[in-house]
Amino acid sequence: MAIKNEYLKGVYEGLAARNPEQKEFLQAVEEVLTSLEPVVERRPDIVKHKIIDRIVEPERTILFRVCWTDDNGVVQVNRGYRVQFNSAIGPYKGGLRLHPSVNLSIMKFLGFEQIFKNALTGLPMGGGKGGSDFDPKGKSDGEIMCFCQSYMAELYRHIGADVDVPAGDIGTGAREIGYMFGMYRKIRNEYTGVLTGKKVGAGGSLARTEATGYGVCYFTNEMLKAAGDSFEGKTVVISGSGNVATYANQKATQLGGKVVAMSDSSGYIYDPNGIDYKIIKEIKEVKRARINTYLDYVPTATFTPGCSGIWTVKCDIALPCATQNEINLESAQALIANGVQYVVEGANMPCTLDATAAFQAAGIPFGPAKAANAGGVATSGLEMSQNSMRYNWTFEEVDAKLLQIMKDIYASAAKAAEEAGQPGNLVVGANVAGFLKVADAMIWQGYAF
Ligand code: NDP
Ligand code: 2IT
Repeated sequence: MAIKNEYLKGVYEGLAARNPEQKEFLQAVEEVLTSLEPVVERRPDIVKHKIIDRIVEPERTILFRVCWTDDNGVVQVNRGYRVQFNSAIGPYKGGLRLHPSVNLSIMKFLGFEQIFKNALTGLPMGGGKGGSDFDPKGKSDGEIMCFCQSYMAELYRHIGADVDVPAGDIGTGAREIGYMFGMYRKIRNEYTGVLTGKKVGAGGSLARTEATGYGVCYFTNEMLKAAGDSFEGKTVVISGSGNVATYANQKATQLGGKVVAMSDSSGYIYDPNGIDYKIIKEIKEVKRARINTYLDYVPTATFTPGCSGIWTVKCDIALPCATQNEINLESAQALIANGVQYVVEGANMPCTLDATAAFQAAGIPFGPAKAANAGGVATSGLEMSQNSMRYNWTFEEVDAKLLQIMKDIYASAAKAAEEAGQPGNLVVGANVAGFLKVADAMIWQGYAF
């Protein structure tokens, strides 16, 4: 374990003893606490107010049964979650993940990271996450609606525009948010910004769909500029082919990069001529098909089964945009051996701790998820602002605000890294900058939580 400071180590060990099975959550906490060593050493008030002991414990964890019936009339039972982790700087905010792998550890790691990510955006949003072990793959629209309505029939009592504002994540896109919003409106009889990622024209924000992927590339662009470099002529590999990956492809291509590989959980496609994001959008958003059908559009491309193979494709910029721990040490070593120049996390915690350490040891600029993928939730925050104003900004207006937010996040992470005596270490910088905002708000509010 990398944590050396006695106070931080004690908190971590207590947490690990209380939650021995929560591997992903402990991983996320270990990374943050390791970054906070210089902060705790210069801020005794953080220790005095037990900020670390408090911040690793969710304010509230909601776990519930979700019953629905499938198209054959058979009753199905899933687990629903909402982890309301920290509301020191604003209402809980964070997505809903629908994936069979969802468990309390994954919900807590995502909710924990969301606290610092949301603080980094500069907008008043606390951290939360939710979802279910429901598997949307292969389900009919009717089954998806039935599940979403049942999920909301419980969740509605815990959320609200000023309380907790969920949004999309893996398996939850515009369709699911629509079914959930419809149910909330029916139960509450109110039209409020209780969810983000709503349909444009029905309370949604322009550019929210694109925001996470665009934001990842805006952040990458800041890293490139800091190194006197640009996207121009760079080969890019993007894992995943969902919401984040698709629009990361679009923006990386617009900025002059060439995206040669993308994937889903079945394998990856390789197209040396560059993958057109519009084909991916058609396959994934419209047809909800598998990535290998790309070959029907581009017969010269290749498909290789298996998830991790994508990291053996030679590239200058790697953007993991699928899921947690998709780059382990072995994949990191393959990327490094192939001369990767920048690694930026689009997914949440896609790199294991030893993979991140390997990139850093090799001197490869590394953009951590909390900072690099914050554009999605930042634009959710802008959707909330528009809902409160009863007004809509244009695509260009939202996109310009997103760009500025990503530049500001880069600048504050770079500055905090320098102040921590680790210039260029954006992992430390993002953790410290996000943490300090929340810690100061917690100290200000006393021990209510
Ligand atoms: P989507 O559901 O739209 O897409 C997820 C993609 O990742 C799919 O291609 C999926 O493949 C692949 N994937 C999911 N789980 C696995 C797995 N266990 N192994 C391999 N591939 C997998 O989700 P998003 O694009 O919204 O989310 C991707 C990542 O970005 C997640 O980590 C999410 O938390 C994060 N994120 C999302 C934001 C957003 O605004 N949507 C904001 C910030 C971060 P398949 O279809 O085969 O399952
Ligand atoms: O991980 C994330 O930041 C998201 N899934 C987006 C959350 C949001 O509230 O828009």
